[in-house]
Amino acid sequence: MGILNVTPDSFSDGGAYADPGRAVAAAQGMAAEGAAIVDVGGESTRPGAAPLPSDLETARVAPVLEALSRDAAGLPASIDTRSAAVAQVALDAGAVLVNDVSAGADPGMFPLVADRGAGICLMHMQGEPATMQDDPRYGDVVSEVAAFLEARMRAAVEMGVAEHAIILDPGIGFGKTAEHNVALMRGLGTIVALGRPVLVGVSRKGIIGDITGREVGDRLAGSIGAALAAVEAGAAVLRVHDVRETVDALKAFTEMRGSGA
Ligand code: HH2
Repeated sequence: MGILNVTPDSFSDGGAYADPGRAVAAAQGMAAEGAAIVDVGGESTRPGAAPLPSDLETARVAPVLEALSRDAAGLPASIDTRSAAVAQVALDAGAVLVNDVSAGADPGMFPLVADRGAGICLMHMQGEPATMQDDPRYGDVVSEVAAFLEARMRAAVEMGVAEHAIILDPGIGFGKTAEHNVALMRGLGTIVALGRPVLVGVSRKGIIGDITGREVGDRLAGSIGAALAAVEAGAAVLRVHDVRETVDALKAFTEMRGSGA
């Protein structure tokens, strides 16, 4: 999953793709490099980010999604949003998956996804982006995150979402300390055991900076190391900024390891 932020303020690529033409070119590039899906986001959820009114978010993402469905040569798009109103416009504009970092907190989200037969990624977050990194606490982070995801999956299915349309995500960096993030990566098997494909988004994140001591623009190697660890632990989808490098690393990893991962 290639990341395409149409935000002025995302933590690593803010402002790069606000223009639909540039966004389409970037998505075409990602498709050529081996991305299976492009994740379009209009609201940054980086630590400290304030929520965005949904009309502003829609105004950012709709022209890009429309341009992608016209011109991006069949690369499916997902919409990274917590808002059912934004998701509705995005699905109308051709998106096939809703990437919801709040796991369906908007009461309109599950009915919409069910009605449209779309896919949905349910992610765990403790708190809200504005304050989630202030003092995150867990008893046992792995079992708490797994229990949350299982409960949200059950809630989605009860509202008509097809179980086979659900992806689960532990939400690396969303209300978690460095220790919590590492515990979740090491304990990913507990989330994989819930029986749905698991998405991991660790690309360029703070945890990579914590481990390597590198600034955000210099975290490619660390991000790839973490991505491979996620695949080894059973992740099925990697949400990344650097598609070409990640795909190459995966090709070499799977070929040399001989697992067909
Ligand atoms: N991380 C971000 C955004 N959306 N979605 C999922 N499913 N999993 C993630 O880990 C995840 C996500 C990070 O936030 P943002 O500030 O939007 O930055 P970027 O999109 O550049 O990663």
